[in-house]
Amino acid sequence: MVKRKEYLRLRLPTNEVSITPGVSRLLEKAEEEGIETAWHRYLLQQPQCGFGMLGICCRNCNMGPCRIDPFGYGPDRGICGANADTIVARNILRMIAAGAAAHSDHCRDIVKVFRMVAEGKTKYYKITDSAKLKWLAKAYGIEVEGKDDLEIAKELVPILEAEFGKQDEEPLRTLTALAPKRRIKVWGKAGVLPRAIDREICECMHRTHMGVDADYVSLLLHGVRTSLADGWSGSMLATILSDILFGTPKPIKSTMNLGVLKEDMVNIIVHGHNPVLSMKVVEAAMSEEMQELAKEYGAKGVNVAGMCCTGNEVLMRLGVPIAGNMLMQELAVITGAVEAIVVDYQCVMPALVDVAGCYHTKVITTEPKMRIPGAIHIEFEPEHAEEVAKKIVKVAIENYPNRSKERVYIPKHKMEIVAGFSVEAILEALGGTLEPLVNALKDGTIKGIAGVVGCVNPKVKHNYSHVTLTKELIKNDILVVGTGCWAIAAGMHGLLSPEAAKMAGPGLRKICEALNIPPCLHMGSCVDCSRMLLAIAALADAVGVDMSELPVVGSAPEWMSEKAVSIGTYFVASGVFTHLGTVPPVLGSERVTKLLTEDVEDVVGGKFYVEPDPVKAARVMIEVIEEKRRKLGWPT
Ligand code: SF4
Ligand code: MSK
Repeated sequence: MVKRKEYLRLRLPTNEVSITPGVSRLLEKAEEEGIETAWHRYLLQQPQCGFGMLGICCRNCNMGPCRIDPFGYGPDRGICGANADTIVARNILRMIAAGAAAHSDHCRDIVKVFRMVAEGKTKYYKITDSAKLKWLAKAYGIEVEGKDDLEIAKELVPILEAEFGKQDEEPLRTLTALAPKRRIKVWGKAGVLPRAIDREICECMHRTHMGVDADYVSLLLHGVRTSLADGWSGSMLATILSDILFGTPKPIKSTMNLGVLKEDMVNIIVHGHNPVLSMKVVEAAMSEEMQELAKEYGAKGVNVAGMCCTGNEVLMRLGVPIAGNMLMQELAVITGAVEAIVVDYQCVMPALVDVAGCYHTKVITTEPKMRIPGAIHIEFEPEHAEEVAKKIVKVAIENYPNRSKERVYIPKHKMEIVAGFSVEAILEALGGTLEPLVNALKDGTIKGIAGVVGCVNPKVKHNYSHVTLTKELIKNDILVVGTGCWAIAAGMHGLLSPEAAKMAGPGLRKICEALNIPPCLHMGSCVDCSRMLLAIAALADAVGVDMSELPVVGSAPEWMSEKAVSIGTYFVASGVFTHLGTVPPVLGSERVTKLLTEDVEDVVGGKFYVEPDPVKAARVMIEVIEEKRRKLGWPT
């Protein structure tokens, strides 16, 4: 047992924790300066609780906490009688509920801004993509002819709001409007069509309360239903409405890794997930007024860099460079060159405040639902978006003179990337129709498509599985599309540039070179996994098959968040064979494990597959693709 005061004497094998250039040197700097990071805290947590890892502890009521003895010598059920199957399934259901809630509440915040635009109550946001607004309205059956954008937006608002809280038994309108008919039939037959986002999440909490649902099958099927409410409505609308308000992404060049920070400029990092504030912070920072103010404080100007998915949002639409993915948030502060890290919500470590306290960096929280003790809180209000954004940028600029120049170390590493591959952008690159992609798939020029997503996790070597798995897939002519922290890992390792086509197999390389696109397409942030659903749906319709029949696979090689559990589940529920590279807490129940990795396939056409080794995982994913191709009668 390591005593806390002795803890900082623990040394990480800094060269082994990550494959990403710059990380190990910053970890050494952290240790030299007596600063702890997530990797150090991970060491301190060893050995992690075996009951927790197996998913067999329950504290859903105060007769507990209870745990099941996995070796069969101790209790095989909790005080109420819940067995391992029930406890594991309930715990997973709560993870799905939390993940779906995070995505969908993010969506609710965007709907709020959309309503303000529709009602003319804000001058800071507007309808930017009118065509997408009309497309969405038509999908819901709204007549758009002869109406202006605001009229259409006003008609959309009640439909969007009803997605969260309607009380009837009808399936969600976004799902029925946008999912392929064949898929809706599959979900109808399985009894998992979601009715309202908040309702399904609420029902997860009800079912998992002490003494309610004890049937692991019924619990997990409700998990499927809740994840579908996330993927095909909550996340999907967050993406679509962001596109309508801020523009649908198009291919855009930028750079990634810590080298995007600037030694002679005020550095602001935007971190979290929701673009409504970060877009305004970037605009404010780029204004002449703020650039001039920065000069008055001795800097050459203001530089904004992204972190995690807020980073992906502002990258896709404004070309803002990205400093790193989730585990790199503390490292960015450890450079000593960050004046402010501005956060909205999700994947923001509370420890940021402790690390920032060792430097001059200000951590600025902005959301009423996300406060961190010790951070400066400047509350974001969409009705005062510009003032709030300017206030935040000013705090950063005024902090520049407090930087200790002798403590600054910014790794030089950064990579050129191309991001911004929305479904529309992919279609445009293909000449406006899916036909070339369908033909390339049919004749085997491209063998299949893999959606690779998700987080980073100190349990595994940072970015190793993301990069290794991706390289294996493209080498085998599998086009990789992805989001979230995967996209940042791929970018930092050169996989998001058209030159990466050289690493692809001959077929994929030929297509990428002809279209001048990378073999790995950056599709956005975590909520933008919904873009992948729409792409697969369009492809399935173009081929004339169900989504589950396509040579398409998914993977979350280094996942950690509850949102990833929801995403993985809606991928599986949408018919996709989905690999997980870190082990989910289900092994305490053989039945639950079997259901998720085998039996669920008979119900929805997809299933989970768990394999920590990315090379082995890629091999199995390729075999699944080959098998699907054989069934379609396509050459392997
Ligand atoms: Fe224990 Fe049952 Fe209460 Fe869970 S719900 S803590 S298993 S008594
Ligand atoms: S930020 S959910 S660590 S992808 Fe979307 Fe990255 Fe995972 Fe957060």
